[in-house]
Amino acid sequence: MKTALITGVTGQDGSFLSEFLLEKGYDVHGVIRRSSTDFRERIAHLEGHERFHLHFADLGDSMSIVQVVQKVHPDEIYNLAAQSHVQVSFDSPEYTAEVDAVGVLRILEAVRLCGLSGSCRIYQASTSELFGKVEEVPQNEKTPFHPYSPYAVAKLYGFWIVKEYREAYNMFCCSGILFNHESERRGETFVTRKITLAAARIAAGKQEKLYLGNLSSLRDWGYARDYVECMWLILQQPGPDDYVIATGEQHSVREFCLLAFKHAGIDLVFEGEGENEKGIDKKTGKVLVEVSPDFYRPTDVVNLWGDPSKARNELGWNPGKTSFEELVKIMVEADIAKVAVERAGENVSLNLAEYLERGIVK
Ligand code: NAP
Ligand code: G4F
Repeated sequence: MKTALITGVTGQDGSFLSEFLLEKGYDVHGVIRRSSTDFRERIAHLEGHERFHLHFADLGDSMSIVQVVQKVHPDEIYNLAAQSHVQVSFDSPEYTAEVDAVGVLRILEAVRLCGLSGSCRIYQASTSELFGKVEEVPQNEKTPFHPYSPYAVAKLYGFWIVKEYREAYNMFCCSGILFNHESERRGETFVTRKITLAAARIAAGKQEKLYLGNLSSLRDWGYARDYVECMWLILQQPGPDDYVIATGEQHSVREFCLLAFKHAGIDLVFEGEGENEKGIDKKTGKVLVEVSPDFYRPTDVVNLWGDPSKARNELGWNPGKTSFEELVKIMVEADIAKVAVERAGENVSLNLAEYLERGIVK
C-alpha cells in the first residue's frame, strides 16, 4: 500500500484527489490548518475512513511541515496548498509569496531533511497563470512564461525551485501546469462558480442580479475530477517531468454565463459594451447581469488556451472526458440543488458579488 501526503486537502482539488487515491488503495494523509472553526465541507464525507488521516501543518511554518513529513514518511507528496485566488494576490502579495513560493521550498527541504529525497515523489500544483500575458496561443510546455499577477510570480518561483531540486539533487519532483479546472466544489468567488450559483439563485427568485468583471476574458476550462487523475499519472512515470494539463478548448466568461443561465431556464442576451454591457432576460427584459469595475484586475490574464498533446501522448490522459457543456451542466444542477435547500433570506455562504451588492464590502 502506498502512502500519499496531500497539502491543500480541504480545497477543491485536494478533496477530489483524496477520493481518487483512496479508491486506488492508498493510505491518504491530508494537511489541514489550525482554525477556530471545524468547517471542512469538502472532505467531511471522508473523515472516519480507515485510510484517511489528517494532520495540522501550515505552509508558512517550516517546522510543522518537517514534523508531518517525518511522521507520515510519504511515498508521494501532492503540494496543492496555496493562496489560490489571483485577485486576492493583489491585496495580499506578501502572504501569497510566503505560501505559494517559499511554501514549495519548505516542502522540498522537509523531504531532504527527512532523508526521503531518493524515495519520495513530489507533485507541485503549478498553473497556466505562468503564461499570463501570453506570448503564443495555444500554450504548451515550451511557451515562454510571462506571469501577470503576484500569484503567478509566486507560482513561477515554485515552478523553478521544483526544477532546481530535480536537477541539483536528482529528486523526483514535477510540476503540473494546470489550466483552469472547475466543479461543483469550486470556491464561490471564482468566476464559474460565482456564475452558476447566481444563475441558480436568480432562477429561484433568491438573488436580483449578478455583477461580473471582464466578460471577454478567455479560459480553457476543464472538470477538476478529471484533472486529479493527471496529478497521479505524472508521479507514476519512469522519470520526472512537467506537463501542461488542459482541454484544448477555449471559451469566454460571457459564453459561460449564457450557458449557465440557459441550464437554469433563463435565456440571456448580452447588449452594450465594456462597463455598459448587460445580460438581459429575453423573456422579461430584466437586466440580470451587469459589469462592475470592482472585479477588474490591475493586470488581467485574458487569453488562456492549453495544448494538452504531451499529456495525451505520454500520460495517456483524455483531455475531452468531460465537455464544456457537461461541466456547466454539472455545476448548475448542483447549485440548483444547493439553492433549493437554502432557507429564504438565510445568509448561507454569500458570494462576493452579493456582499458587494449589499454594500457589506467595497
Ligand atoms: P483551493 O480550493 O483554493 O484550495 C487551496 C487549499 O490550500 C485549501 O485546502 C487551503 O486550506 C490550503 N491552504 C491555503 N493556504 C495554506 C497554508 N498556508 N498552509 C496550508 N494549507 C493552505 O484551490 P484548488 O482550486 O483546489 O487548487 C489547488 C492547487 O492548484 C492550488 O495550489 C492552486 O493554486 C493550483 N491551481 C488551481 C487551478 C484551478 O483551476 N483550480 C489551476 C491551476 C493551479 P483552507 O481550507 O484552510 O483554506
Ligand atoms: O475564475 P477566476 O478568478 O480564475 P483565474 O484568475 O483564472 O485563476 C484560477 O485559475 C488559475 C489557472 O489559470 C489558477 F492558477 C488559480 O489558482 C485559479 O484557480 O477568473 C477567471 C477570469 C479572469 O480573467 C477574471 O478577470 O474571469 C474574469 N472575471 C470576470 N468577472 C472574474 C469576474 N473573475 C472573478 N473571480 N470574479 C468575477 O466577477
